Amino acid sequence: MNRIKGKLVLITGASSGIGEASARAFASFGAKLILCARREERLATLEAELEGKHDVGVRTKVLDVRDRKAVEAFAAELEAQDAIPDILVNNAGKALGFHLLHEGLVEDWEEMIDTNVKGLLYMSRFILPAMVRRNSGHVVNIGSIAGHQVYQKGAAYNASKFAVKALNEGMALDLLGTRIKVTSIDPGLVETEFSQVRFHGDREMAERVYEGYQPLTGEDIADIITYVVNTPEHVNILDLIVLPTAQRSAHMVHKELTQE
Ligand code: NDP
Ligand code: 8X3
Repeated sequence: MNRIKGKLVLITGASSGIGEASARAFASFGAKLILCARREERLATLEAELEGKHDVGVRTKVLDVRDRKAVEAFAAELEAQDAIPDILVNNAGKALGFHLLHEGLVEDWEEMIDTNVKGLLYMSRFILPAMVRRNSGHVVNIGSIAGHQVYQKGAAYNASKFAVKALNEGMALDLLGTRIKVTSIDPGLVETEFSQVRFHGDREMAERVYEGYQPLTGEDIADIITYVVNTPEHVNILDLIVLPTAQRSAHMVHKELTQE
C-alpha cells in the first residue's frame, strides 16, 4: 500500500548521499518534494531529474540549516503558501575531523554542533507548529550508531548524535497526544560523501573507510525511511539502528583486506 503518494516531503541535505537518495525514493512513491541544501546546482540537477522521471512537483531551496532567521523565514513562507510539509526529514549533518578530544579543531566542533544539533532544532521548531495545528505529520530525524556508542576520535560528533537521540525522544514525548509521528533512523557506515567531508576532502582517507566490506548505500537508508513513513497511522517506529551486515557495533567491522 502506498500511503506516501501526494504527501509533501521536506528533506534537508538533499544535495548528496542519504538525502539525495531519499528524494529519489519519495519521488518514486509519488510524493511532492521540497529539497533543501546549500549547493544550488546539485539541487537544480536533482529537481530536473525527478520532474523528468516522475509526475511530481519538486521545489528546491538553498537553505543553510544553521541560519536560524533563514529557516524561520522559509517556514513562514511555506505556511503562507499553505505548503505545510506532511513529512520533515531532518537529514542535513556531518562529521568533521577525526582527532583525540585534546587535539580537536574547535572550528570543526562549532560547525558540527551548529548543523547537527542546532540546525535540527531550528527546522523542527519552525516547521512543527503548523503540523501541530493540523494534527498530522511525521518527523524523521537522521541520527547515527554514533549516537548510541562512543568511539575514539569521534567525541564531538558522538556528542552531536547523542543530542539527536535525545531530541528525537524529547520531540516524541512533547508531541504525545498528537497524531504526529517521530522517528530516528540511526545508520552505521553508509558510503556517501560523509567521509570526504569528515576528512576535509582527503579522498584516500575517505575511501579507506569503506574498503574490505560492503557498506550501506544512501539508497538502503532511503528504502528504510520510506518504509517507516509508509506504516499505518497507528504505527510509529521511534528509533531504528541500521548497520551493514559486516558491522556489529560502532567499533567492530569485519574487513577482508587483500595483502599488497
Ligand atoms: P553527505 O555528506 O553525502 O550529505 C550531507 C548533506 O547535508 C548534503 O546534502 C549537504 O549539502 C547537507 N548539509 C551539510 N551542511 C548543511 C547545512 N549547514 N545546511 C544544509 N544542508 C547541509 O552525507 P550523508 O548523506 O551520509 O549524511 C546525511 C546524514 O546522515 C547526516 O546527518 C549524517 O550525520 C548521517 N549519517 C551518515 C552516516 C554515514 O556513514 N554516511 C551514518 C550515520 C548517520 P550541502 O553541502 O549542499 O549543504
Ligand atoms: C556515521 C557513522 O560510524 O562514521 O554517523 O560515526 S560513523
